[in-house]
Amino acid sequence: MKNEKWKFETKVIHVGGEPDPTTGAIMPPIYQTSTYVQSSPGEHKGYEYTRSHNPTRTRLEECLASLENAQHCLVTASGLSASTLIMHMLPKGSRILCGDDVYGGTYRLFSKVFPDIHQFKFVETTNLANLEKEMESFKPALVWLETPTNPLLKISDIQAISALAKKVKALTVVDNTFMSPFFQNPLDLGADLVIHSMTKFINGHSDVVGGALMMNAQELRDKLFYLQNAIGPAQSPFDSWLVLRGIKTLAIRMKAHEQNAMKVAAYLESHPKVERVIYPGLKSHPQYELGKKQMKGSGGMITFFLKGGISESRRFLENVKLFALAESLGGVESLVDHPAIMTHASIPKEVREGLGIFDNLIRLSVGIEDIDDLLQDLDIGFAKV
Ligand code: P1T
Repeated sequence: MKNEKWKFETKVIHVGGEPDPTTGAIMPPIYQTSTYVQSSPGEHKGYEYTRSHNPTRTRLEECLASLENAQHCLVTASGLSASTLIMHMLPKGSRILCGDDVYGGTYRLFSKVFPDIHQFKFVETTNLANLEKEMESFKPALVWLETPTNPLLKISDIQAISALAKKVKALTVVDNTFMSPFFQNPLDLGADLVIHSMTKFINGHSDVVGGALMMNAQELRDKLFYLQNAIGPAQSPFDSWLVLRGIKTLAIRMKAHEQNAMKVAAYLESHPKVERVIYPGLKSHPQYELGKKQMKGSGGMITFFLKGGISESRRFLENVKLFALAESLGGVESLVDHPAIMTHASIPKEVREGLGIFDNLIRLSVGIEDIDDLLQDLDIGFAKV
């Protein structure tokens, strides 16, 4: 059951969510199997072994492809394993031009795991003229964008950058984790590949680690599928099923995250103990207009700088309670993170501080709890600073 005209809110529930044809069960079964019986060697029903294919995972891939307006989707065991597959797809010695502000684990993967295989250059991607020069001199095979970035929420122009990359025959990859397919669809803007950490908003319940790759080109899909099967980072059927369950509420969750985040951002912006707030929905955001153009909303992530340093940050982080101090983001519950010590610790201090990730920078993943309770929790944290 799939209707090309369905809106997001319908697709997210019904594509891949068809009743089980055998029993009529309204919820898809978890095909908790590693292998599949063949009637004669090589004769089977399209499924041979769960590392390669699994019907529960197939349903999730169908759903995600439709949400990103993609022809194809591959679901992987984690966001980073999806990134790893892209790196293995490139010929040895490829050049990758990567945004300078990316998730710490992505930075570590590129700068510590792959530097003997490929060449990486980390550059500022919000300045198009500068980026065009970098593309012409570095001649990348691939341009890697996170937008908005983690944790500084910088917004890069996907349409313009994809067009520049095409001119130098480079692929454009967009990590769309922070916006989810509900608020941003990079393939529609010219990107070649979209990657998600499904661990975050897509699953939304902080109980699964997973990744996804979406693309239109059959050739890209075939290369990445080959590598996924050959290397092995497939998601388990149970985890795919949990994501199928969590994703059904993605649209209403994203609206609720945004509604709360907008109020939290406004609260922070007027707070005397806050130096600066970064949120795509605030007019003070440096790429506010671009965000309005390429995103359908502002999301649930906020970054702010406390007045003070590490001791003020620690006091705030130890005293908020509803905002749980934990890595990750995108769940229904609010989380708070200290990137310099937690999620971005693998980035050398001088690089981190060069970007502006100081000890007074705090990242919020605003959940969908009652806004008054969230603001009260922040009040308690600030009172102890
Ligand atoms: O954790 P994993 O599912 O492997 O996804 C990695 C990843 C990729 N891209 C972005 C933008 C991410 O934020 C992440 C993971 N991020 C965190 C765990 C975090 O707290 O920022």
